[in-house]
Amino acid sequence: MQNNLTEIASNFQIEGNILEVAQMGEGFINDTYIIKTGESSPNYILQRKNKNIFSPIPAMMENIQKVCIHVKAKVEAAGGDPMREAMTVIPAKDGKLYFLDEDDEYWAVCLFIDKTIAYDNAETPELAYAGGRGIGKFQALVSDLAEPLTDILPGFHNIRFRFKQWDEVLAKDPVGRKAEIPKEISWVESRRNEMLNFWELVENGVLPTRVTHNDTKINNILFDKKGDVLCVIDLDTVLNSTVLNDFGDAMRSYTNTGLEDDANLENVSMNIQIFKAFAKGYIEEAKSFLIEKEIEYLAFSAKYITYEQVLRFLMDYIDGDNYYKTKSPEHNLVRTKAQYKLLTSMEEQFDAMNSVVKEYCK
Ligand code: GN1
Ligand code: MG
Repeated sequence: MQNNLTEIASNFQIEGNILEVAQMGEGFINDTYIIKTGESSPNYILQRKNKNIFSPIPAMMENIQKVCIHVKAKVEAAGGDPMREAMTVIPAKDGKLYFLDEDDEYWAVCLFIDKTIAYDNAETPELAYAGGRGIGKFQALVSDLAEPLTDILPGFHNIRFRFKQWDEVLAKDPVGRKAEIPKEISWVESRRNEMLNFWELVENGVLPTRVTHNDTKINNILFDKKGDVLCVIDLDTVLNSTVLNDFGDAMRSYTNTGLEDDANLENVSMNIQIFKAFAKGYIEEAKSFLIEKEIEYLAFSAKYITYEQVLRFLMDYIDGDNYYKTKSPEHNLVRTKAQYKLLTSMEEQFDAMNSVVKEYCK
């Protein structure tokens, strides 16, 4: 594998000698490696992009490149460092933004930004505040990116599309798991209309469509050593959608007092202090472009995306675990229960969440 990885890496426009290609992180979708080169040259991130999920990969790489170039230009104009405050896609030697290997797998490389810290948990309100500013700033930077992006993930945060998949998977019940989980299925069904009513506002344009990141977990942000946000990474899912997806998904990960797949549900709840800190940072940066209706639904979006994740994990469990990488046969069910606990905690604190948004939007 090592030889093979080095060979794959050598197809890209990399400076210096490739000393080692080592596994990195535990993404659920792509395989990620770090390419280490000598001291005088930078390191790089190599990824095997999951072609079963992102399709087509060349269009996804074009999307990423459009966003990177746009952000770099604005960072530069503002006197920042475009090589550290924006991602840099490294093309293959033939100039393409990806390399297709002999097994028809797609690989892509970007520059590794050193001297940064990534967190898996928003440990303090200060960190959540910085993260909120980071996402708000990212959205502001791309708010004038007029070129449309290709929809390489049709229906990604579209709950009407998710219900279509859900209904099909339930009707098929391909591995016979449905009968074990009537309670969990009712969690999804009982909120179907509430979620569809929200999505209708996006469909009929009451909530505008903008350029959004769509995977705003805290570990997709690089912080500098002082704790300030440097750069938003993992741009695989940049799409045209509602900014509320980004706020909601961030809240799903930042505010959780437990793990996304915590087996001990007592650990899981929504931390309102973290919500408050993230919302403050986000609103400071995003206030300039958010409209009234978006503000009205900010708190709701946290419930929406957490609910969607309950549905997606449970749907994958019923489907026989085809989408997310799993560590045990029950993993998707464990994830479902933990995300549902988080959702109910948000439901209990919904009034407080709305008051926080109101306070910062005054
Ligand atoms: C996936 O691979 P990763 O961890 O960046 C997923 C997100 C989910 C997340 C759950 C393209 O993201 O939507 O929220 O897992 N990405 C895709 O942790 O499906
Ligand atoms: Mg991702």
